[in-house]
Amino acid sequence: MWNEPVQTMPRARLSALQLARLQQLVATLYERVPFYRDAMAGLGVTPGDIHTLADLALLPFTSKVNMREGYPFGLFAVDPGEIVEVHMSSGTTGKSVVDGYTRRDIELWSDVMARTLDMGGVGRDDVVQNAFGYGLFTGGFGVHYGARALGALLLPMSSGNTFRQLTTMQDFGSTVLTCTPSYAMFIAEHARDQGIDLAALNLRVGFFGAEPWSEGMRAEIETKLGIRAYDIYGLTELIGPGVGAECPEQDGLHIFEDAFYPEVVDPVTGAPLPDGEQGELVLTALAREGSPVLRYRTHDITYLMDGPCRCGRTSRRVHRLMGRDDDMLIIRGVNVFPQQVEEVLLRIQGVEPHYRLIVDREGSMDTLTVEVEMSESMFSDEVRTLMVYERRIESDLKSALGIQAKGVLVNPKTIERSEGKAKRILDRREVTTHA
Ligand code: DLL
Repeated sequence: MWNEPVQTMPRARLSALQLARLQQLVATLYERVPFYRDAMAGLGVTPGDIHTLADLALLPFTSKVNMREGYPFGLFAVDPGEIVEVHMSSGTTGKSVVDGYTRRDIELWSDVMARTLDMGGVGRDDVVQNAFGYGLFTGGFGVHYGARALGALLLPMSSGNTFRQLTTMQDFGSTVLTCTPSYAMFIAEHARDQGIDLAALNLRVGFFGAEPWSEGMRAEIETKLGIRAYDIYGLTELIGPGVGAECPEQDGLHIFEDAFYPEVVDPVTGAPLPDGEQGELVLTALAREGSPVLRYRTHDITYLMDGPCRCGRTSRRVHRLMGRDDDMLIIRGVNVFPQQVEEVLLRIQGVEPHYRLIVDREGSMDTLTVEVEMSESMFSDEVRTLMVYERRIESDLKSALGIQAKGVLVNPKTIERSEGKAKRILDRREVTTHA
């Protein structure tokens, strides 16, 4: 196991390490980052008040807005000269969030990403085809550093150019694929169109993340690519990928807790929730130097899992992420995450794993239309047969999720494919009704 002493550290020692790191972090932020000092002063706490890990609850949260207000260097905790690399979120909904890494931060990133890839047994003999985007996005470089630490042969493909992904995979005998789950499906579809049987190639394992995906999607990817598919999690604000990952048990994601402290809180009140209760994941970067962050509100919905994992790692796990609370749809009073719809659709034989959710508003009601691609073979079916499928989609959504949605089969290859994070929701409600 990569970095086994840390990954199997007895809980008591791990907690002591976390507390020491937390105290150090709070002192550093108080001293060096005016935003945090002001936020702590606003709550009447000082570094001297942190005596136990439970005292974390005394400390202020950090939001995306706070991080944007600090753009570009405002939340750095070291002199700019110590920053050796920067990554940023895409900034599609506002100013980008900047993550500045010191040399030691890059070492930490390499280590947690080596732990991630080691979950699937990646080592010197592997050929890692890294199809996460390179650039300011953290996916490409995160995997890059992890694979390098493990001594694997790394193919820095970046995302896109799917034809070349396939020829490279064949020519170099790639054993590992890393990309978003939606891009993995796109690659699989392209392979099928080219008459390439991916399951007959050397691929044996894949690491997928950066967007929510369901167990059904995992099964699709595992079958079509002939691999084991692992879920990996992270976010720019904390480090990028490398915050947590599934082990071979595939039963929740281990949070690399010596470096990232997880809490799950009530999204409305911010009160910490006990293990097993679903809420918003809040993360504290215990071991970062450049841009450490305190109690970051991720908006990702999950719960902390109870008890030790059979794999021997002692870190706590979170359940596969449900999605972001800002992506949760409320359809006639019923809350639903896109990933739950995906799970239902993928159980229906004959429809393709390409779908889109369209939200409209009729009067004061939100309505949902679920568009799913039919398979090539269904394309020639009679209208009546297609209607049977559409009614089946509707009744399955109703019985599994309690939502009333309209099912619509669309022609093959009409829903946009994604090389990165898929955009599955089309929200046509008027902007003014959000206010
Ligand atoms: O997506 C980092 C990453 C790269 C993770 C490669 C995994 C693999 P951001 O672009 O800042 O960073 O987006 C972070 O993506 O808050 C989640 O909402 C979502 N997300 C990331 N991984 C998962 C996952 C990267 N495994 C945001 N399951 C996070 C569900 C995920 N959602």
